[in-house]
Amino acid sequence: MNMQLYVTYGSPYARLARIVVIEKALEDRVEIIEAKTRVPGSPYYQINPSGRVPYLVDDAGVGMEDSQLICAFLDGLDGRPRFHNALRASDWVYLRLEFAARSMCDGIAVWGRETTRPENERSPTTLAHESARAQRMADFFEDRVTDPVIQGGMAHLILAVAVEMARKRGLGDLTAGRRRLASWMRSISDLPSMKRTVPP
Ligand SMILES: N[C@@H](CCC(=O)N[C@@H](CS)C(=O)NCC(=O)O)C(=O)O
Repeated sequence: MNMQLYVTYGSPYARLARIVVIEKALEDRVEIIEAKTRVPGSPYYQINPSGRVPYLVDDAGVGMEDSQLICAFLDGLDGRPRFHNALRASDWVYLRLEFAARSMCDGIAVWGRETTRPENERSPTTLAHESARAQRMADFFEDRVTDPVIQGGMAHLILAVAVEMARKRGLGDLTAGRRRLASWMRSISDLPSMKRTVPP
């Protein structure tokens, strides 16, 4: 039995799982299924009661949610995790950056969600708050993105997905005026797994 990965194509968290599927050459083993989220009574709630994506049903039929767990699970299937190696699991210098990237991504996801509401339901306060947070976090990573410790782990995928989501959802180009972030983004955006998972 194949595994099933439930996604929406605009979700940055689902995109991380899709990237790991491609990077780990798991496309033959993982079927990607588009879920209907945020709809009252969606049939997807019978599969994942939280209604969130990503959600992975493994080959034994066991389901799990959250990109962090799913990416680690998929990365470890071959016994040779590339993005979650044992050294990184206790490398606080690395982990600090990974969780900062996640925090940045969370804020941009809040912004994105806000912009999908009808205009009269959007909160200008929330949008301004998230916009300011994104700028501060972009400054933070402008100083750290070339740090060798961040290369090759989940942190750099999360950061790249966050920066691309900001661009796509109208929060602006977080690499503008940030030379190191801009040049790093240019190279990571060229990865086939990034190109093949660009949000619609
Ligand atoms: N911490 C979770 C966040 C997942 C999440 O918030 N997914 C959003 C899409 S970006 C979702 O499924 N929203 C649908 C809903 O809230 O009902 C992860 O890393 O997977």
